[in-house]
Amino acid sequence: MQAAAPRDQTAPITSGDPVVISQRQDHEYAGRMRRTLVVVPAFNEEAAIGGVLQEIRSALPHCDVVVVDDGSTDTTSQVAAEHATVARLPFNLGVGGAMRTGFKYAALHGYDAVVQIDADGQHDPRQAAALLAQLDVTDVVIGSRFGPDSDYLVPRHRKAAMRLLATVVSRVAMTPLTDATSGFRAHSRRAIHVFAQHYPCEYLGDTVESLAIARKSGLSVSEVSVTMRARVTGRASQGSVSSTRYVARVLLTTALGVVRRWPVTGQLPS
Ligand SMILES: Nc1nc2c(ncn2[C@@H]2O[C@H](COP(=O)(O)OP(=O)(O)OP(=O)(O)O)[C@@H](O)[C@H]2O)c(=O)[nH]1
Ligand SMILES: [Mg+2]
Repeated sequence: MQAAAPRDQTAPITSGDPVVISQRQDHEYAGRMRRTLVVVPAFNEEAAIGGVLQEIRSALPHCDVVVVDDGSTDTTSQVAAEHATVARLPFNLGVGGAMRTGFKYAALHGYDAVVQIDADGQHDPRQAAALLAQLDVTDVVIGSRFGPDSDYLVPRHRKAAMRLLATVVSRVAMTPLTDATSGFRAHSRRAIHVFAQHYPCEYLGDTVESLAIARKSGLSVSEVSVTMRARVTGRASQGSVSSTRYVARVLLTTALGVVRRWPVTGQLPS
């Protein structure tokens, strides 16, 4: 068999990235300098989770991986347990509840960084290295699906809602953001400390409202371009009617999130 040409070991991840380093360097960087935990929220993902975890293992060999099974009714936990540590929630909390469990696990075990990779196969684990590298600059790094080379296609109504949310959140976070709803993110130790205590459970709260919490807690936020893949199986979690309701709701909670206090116990790590 011909030796695999390690094209994606050396190629820049995407040409629009602020940080363009080879993936190999990124992994060594992330592995040696930071103890990193990959948190994979999963809800009824038995068909996709095995392949996703294998990809994570090969792309991020120095990272630990925890799957938070969000009350699945299928064999997600059993499949995941063959590849990773599994935290099983007794009932369904939503992506934010699963992620908060992951942040709590990371805080308890002293991890320096958390990267969220979804269980549906849409996030390419090879691109996580660019997010982790950018943690040198900010506490929260969002993988934006709307970077310069983006070919991410979404229905028009959904794109309009995503634009609106990005505009609002750019003001809230006081930094220009193109994608406030991406769940492909990396978090610093400081962000782990805050999000282990405050991380919204509701749809869109985990992505949008969390950035109001970040701002109020003194966390900095930035973006790195990523590409988004089609989900391995299943379909989008929300239809257009319920999405509209959730957009209205999250605009309200984000506004409230900016005016209320988010007290955290314990010193924010430096
Ligand atoms: N839909 C859904 N996903 C959950 C839940 N809890 C955890 N997840 C996981 O969270 C990740 C993101 O969920 P998705 O439904 O794909 O949400 P999304 O990627 O924002 O939206 P889509 O464009 O619909 O894929 C997946 O890995 C899910 O398995 C839940 O209660 N509902
Ligand atoms: Mg998805």
